[in-house]
Amino acid sequence: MKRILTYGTFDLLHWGHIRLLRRARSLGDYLVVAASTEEFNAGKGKKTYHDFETRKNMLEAVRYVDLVIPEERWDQKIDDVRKYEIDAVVMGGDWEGDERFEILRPYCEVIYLDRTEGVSTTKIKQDLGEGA
Ligand code: C2G
Repeated sequence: MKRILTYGTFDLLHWGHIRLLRRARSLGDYLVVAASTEEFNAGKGKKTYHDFETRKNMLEAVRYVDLVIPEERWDQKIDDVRKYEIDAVVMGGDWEGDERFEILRPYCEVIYLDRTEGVSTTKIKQDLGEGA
């Protein structure tokens, strides 16, 4: 049983997120998604459209996702890897080489997948705003 973990905000769930989740799940047998809480997002200067509970429920409805946990702090990742017996942390390429993930290498594989071009939560908001 190869266990995969990924982190993200996953606001306004879109094709880029789904494609990431599908590929992450395909690398193993079980996918844990750590979704950022409102408080954690505030720390990143991010304000989400959907609150944590809604984003958690939407992620739980995705066939590739087996468990959703809260991401509350930058420094919870090693504990998460140990607690959920993770074999690989998988992130989109925009995180490639980021120290906050590279520090996990002694504990598990760290894999970066290419981002899906042309879609992002920000772009959706901008496009809808322009269309309003
Ligand atoms: N993603 C992607 N392609 C896109 C948009 C996002 O592959 N077009 C990936 C990101 O690389 C990330 C995941 O989908 O791996 C979630 O993206 P966000 O919700 O934007 O998450 P982020 O703001 O990167 O938060 O501790 C890490 C953070 O919680 C990650």
